[in-house]
Amino acid sequence: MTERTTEPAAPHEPVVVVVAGALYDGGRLLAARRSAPVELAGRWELPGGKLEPGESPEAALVRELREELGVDVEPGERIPGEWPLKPGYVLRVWTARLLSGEPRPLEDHDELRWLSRSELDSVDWLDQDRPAVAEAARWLPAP
Ligand code: 9L3
Ligand code: MG
Repeated sequence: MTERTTEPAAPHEPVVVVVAGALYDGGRLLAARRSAPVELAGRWELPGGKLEPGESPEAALVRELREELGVDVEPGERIPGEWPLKPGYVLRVWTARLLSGEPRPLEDHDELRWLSRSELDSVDWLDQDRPAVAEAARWLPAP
């Protein structure tokens, strides 16, 4: 049997789902600057990570934001859409509300910023996150 670890996923193969949170507080959206891996370092994203086997997307989001930011969140609705990442990976985004804690860049990030709608273009988002952020902006109050 042949090992296929680096080739793109064929259509019949399951994709890895990466869940990210559009975390809102006080009419602003949380942006996180990646510190790793090097090719993504310095770029901004909606924080999150890979779904583990058997895990629901909502549970994965709660786990990832606890690990990465040290906060408890309540997932809300899924933001419509699905955005391709590297081959075999797709990004899906859920709205989330801060339940407790103040987000800190504990893992994989080195800076966090709460952005109002008019500030969304002030950071260098990862290319794949840009359409997701444009959708996420619809949950922000009008300026
Ligand atoms: N990724 C892209 N945009 C995002 C997130 C959370 C993740 N908003 C990409 C970066 C990695 C892959 O997905 O290539 C897995 O993410 P992580 O587990 O390193 O956060
Ligand atoms: Mg992550």
